[in-house]
Amino acid sequence: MTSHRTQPTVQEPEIVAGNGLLHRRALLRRGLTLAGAMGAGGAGSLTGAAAEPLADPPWTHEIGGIIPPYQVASRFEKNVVRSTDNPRNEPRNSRARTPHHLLKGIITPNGLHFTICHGGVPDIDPAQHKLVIHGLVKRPLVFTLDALERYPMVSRIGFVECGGNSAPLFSNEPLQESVQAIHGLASCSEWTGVPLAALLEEAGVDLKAKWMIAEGADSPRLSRSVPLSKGLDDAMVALYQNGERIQPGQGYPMRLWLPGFEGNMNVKYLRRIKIANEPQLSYYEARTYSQILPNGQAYRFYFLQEVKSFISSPSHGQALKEPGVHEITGVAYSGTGRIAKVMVSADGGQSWGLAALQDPVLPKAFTRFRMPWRWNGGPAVLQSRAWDEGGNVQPLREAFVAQRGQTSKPPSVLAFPSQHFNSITSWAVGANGEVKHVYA
Ligand SMILES: Nc1nc2c(c(=O)[nH]1)N[C@H]1C(S)=C(S)[C@@H](COP(=O)(O)O)O[C@H]1N2
Ligand SMILES: [Mo]
Repeated sequence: MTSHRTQPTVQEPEIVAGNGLLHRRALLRRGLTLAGAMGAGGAGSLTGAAAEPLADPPWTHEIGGIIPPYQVASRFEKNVVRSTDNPRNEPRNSRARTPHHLLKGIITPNGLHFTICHGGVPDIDPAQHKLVIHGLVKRPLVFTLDALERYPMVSRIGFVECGGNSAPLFSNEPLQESVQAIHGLASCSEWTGVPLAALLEEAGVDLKAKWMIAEGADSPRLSRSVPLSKGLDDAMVALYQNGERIQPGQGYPMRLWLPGFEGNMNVKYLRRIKIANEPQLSYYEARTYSQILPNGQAYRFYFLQEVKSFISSPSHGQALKEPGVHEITGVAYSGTGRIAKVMVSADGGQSWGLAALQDPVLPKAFTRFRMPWRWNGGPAVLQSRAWDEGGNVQPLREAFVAQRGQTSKPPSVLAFPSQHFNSITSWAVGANGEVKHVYA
């Protein structure tokens, strides 16, 4: 009689693409030892750990510290910070970038959310701040923060991304910069607030109107024209960020949040919404966000942040300690909706394998992807490419640059006029394990 018993053999993970990409199901397998795991002889292992009793470190002998009323990260995490820049020490362009290489998951901690403030961070007294809705409405309305607090609220997880995020990739030479410098102007939070549609309805908005002009209370009085259809769709007057009141850098005490739309339109310190028939051609519409394309046309009133992904680790500036199995991970997102799939390559785009998408996969939010990879110690070029549920795909570099142009290598990573880069990022792993930014 032949035996049909399954043999209890340890299966080798299935290879799905060139240069060692493994099937994503290997991530679920408990036996798969990733680099750095504790095991006899492996990286970071404690030799003979199993045989000897654990020695007590000092903190095991002492009473711990006092619990602070507002908790902050361990003092050993002091490198997990935003990179800030403020050219010429003027407040008008101050920025802070999210350290993606040090984060896992999809939520950006509040202290690490990227920030762009064109006039510094205002110090707004919430008791004095007001929001006005006027223009083509039946009843102009004024709201205090207290009044808004009494409306039914909604919570939703989603990203904000500056139109200028990833702009260093417009350079014709790959800048030797980190994922934080290149992609740090995108973050993802749970936002809670009042749906703007409810407030517009109460004001009796003229539904034939086409635009709403949103204005902030900071010194630039930043204002942008937003299609009224977005205001009546999923726009939110956000008051809370990851459960607590939004940070001063994010628009305290209230901001306009337009899921999936260009960062600049998400007006912070929101104080005025005017309903109008025409866009107002504000400073940011007339200048910064109207770049000229290679075909001579202006790239104007372009709102959507299109489908994109990047590998957050391993990434430029990091180093793989030894050959073996490593996890490639990053985030994917699209202003159109949910991420449908992410493919990863370890051979510079010659072959691709399907990455695992971590639940939850939410519309217009970061989606975490993971891919197991066996590094053989040789050169590799890691890339990711995302598709969204609208059928859009992240363009390859050659096609993207042909359509959107590129610039000669700029004097600094900060000096880019171009917007809305959503093509591929490539990280090259050298034989020494060091990871560098390249074009492939
Ligand atoms: N009032 C006001 N709103 C603003 C800005 C600003 O400087 N003032 N910066 C804009 C820009 S350029 C971007 S990319 C986003 C950034 O939002 P965040 O700082 O919360 O990440 O806010 C936008 N809204
Ligand atoms: Mo921005």
